[in-house]
Amino acid sequence: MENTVVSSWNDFDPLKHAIVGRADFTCIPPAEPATEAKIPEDSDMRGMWGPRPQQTVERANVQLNTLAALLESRGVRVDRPQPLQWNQAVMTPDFSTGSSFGCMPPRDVLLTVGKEILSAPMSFRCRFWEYLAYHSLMQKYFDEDTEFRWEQAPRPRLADEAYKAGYFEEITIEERLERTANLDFVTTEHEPLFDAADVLRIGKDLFCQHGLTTNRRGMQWLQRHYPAHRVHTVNFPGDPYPIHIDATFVPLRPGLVMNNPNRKLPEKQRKIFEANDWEIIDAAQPAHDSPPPLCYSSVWLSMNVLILDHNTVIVEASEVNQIEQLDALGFNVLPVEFRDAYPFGGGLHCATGDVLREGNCEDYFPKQVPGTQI
Ligand code: DAV
Repeated sequence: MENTVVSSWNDFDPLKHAIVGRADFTCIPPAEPATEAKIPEDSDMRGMWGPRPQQTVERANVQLNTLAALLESRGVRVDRPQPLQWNQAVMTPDFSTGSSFGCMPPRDVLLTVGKEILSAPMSFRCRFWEYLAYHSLMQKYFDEDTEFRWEQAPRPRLADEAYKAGYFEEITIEERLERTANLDFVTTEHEPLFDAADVLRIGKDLFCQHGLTTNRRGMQWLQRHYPAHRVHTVNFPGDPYPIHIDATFVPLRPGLVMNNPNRKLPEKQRKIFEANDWEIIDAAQPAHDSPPPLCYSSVWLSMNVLILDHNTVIVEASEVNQIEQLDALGFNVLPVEFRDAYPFGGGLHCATGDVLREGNCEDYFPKQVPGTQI
């Protein structure tokens, strides 16, 4: 096999090499300051924790393997992480929690920007060690690509100061929406925090969702770490649980992005897209009324698609409305069944990580709008 080359600047240029997650040993983590805010009050997961039922793990792995095989059949090289025994307790000088989470969603942890793959701090305590599942892949890329930059953001302490105490008192959805609109999230600004899946890469510009998992200091850290990039802060007031940008704001190809119609990008933040002739369209309605059992994510995983190139996209097979919309936009849509994998950490975009896409670091937003950059 050819030596690895690491490079990716966006989510839409031709995909050549990707990581596809695994469901093995995935746990439902015990409640902790950062996760309680995410689990909706009426969720079947409240109060539950421990390894997920083996049958569901096997079903998820079948779908993850099918996705990997589909990618390979399209000429995309695929690597897989090495799962750890995620049911081990996590203990540091600052905190302890009953278990880790898993390694189904590499997108949450690994941020690929050009020739660099950066492990994000992660703001959940249960995700502190998750990057270890990718360690041997990073070592391999390091050995095979002499220009690969193997990076790690500052490890967070995640002590009590990192979270707002009492953030989870039972409150209504309306109150949650008010908090989102006021940029009042569970994390404090005690230390830089971000998850990789809050960062949307569009060439020279990085759009970061300010939400439950990413704070302003995290974005400041990213701006200093990527001085040649422009880091913009975005937020989506209609989302009661704003975690990760990839079921909310999803670029499809240069000049076109789809936005969750329930989580609209605010007027002021749309200006940079308008000024550069980017079109923002509403994503199609999800085909399902509710997520599958024991799932953290919303029904909007419908728009969590994986783009293979400017004309080809993988979409969950039952998401008929999303398929129809992308088809009408001229995409060749490849359907793949994936709902059994959703509870393990998200959709098709979540479950993958970029190693190599063709293309360079383009400037898609030459007309900058004052006030959006962090
Ligand atoms: O809509 O629940 C899911 C994103 C998972 N990485 C949502 C966001």
